[in-house]
Amino acid sequence: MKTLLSAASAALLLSLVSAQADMRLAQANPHAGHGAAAPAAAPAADARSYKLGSLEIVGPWTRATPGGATVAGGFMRITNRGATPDRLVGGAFDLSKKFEVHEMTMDNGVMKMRPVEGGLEIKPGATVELKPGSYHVMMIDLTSGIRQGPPVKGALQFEKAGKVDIEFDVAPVGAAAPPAGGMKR
Ligand SMILES: [Cu+2]
Repeated sequence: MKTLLSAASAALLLSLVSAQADMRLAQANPHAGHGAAAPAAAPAADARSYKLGSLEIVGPWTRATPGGATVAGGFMRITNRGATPDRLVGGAFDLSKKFEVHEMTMDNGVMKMRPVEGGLEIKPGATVELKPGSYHVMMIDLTSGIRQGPPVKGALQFEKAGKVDIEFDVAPVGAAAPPAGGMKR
């Protein structure tokens, strides 16, 4: 019993420590905390999906934020089943004042992120994956922390197809993959 208890408190301590480290990173650099390279995370087979014209958006998700965090990343998969390119140019998130489309670049061996100029192109027939360490949407100036629980409402804005309302499933703090069992709409 004693062993079980200490294992449990060690795990708790570990998660607290990593949450705090995450928070310090986020404060030192508003873009840190979700930049680490992570294995590709395919949305769950039962992830929610949305159609907008010939675009299909599958499995939008984000992460719960540690206390004090002011930014969060959002991830999903977007497929263009049409014959003309479109671009993801922006969007909205219920818990943030700003919403940007970001890419990661290597700059002298350092991973950095920046807004995608002109929007993220989705070519005809192509699927673009927004995932940790790669393209993502960035929710900036969070008005409250993101908590695990019900999905958070948001929207995506495309250059040609227009706007679509979506919901982001919420994974645990620091998760590299979407939460399991996202519900179908
Ligand atoms: Cu970013």
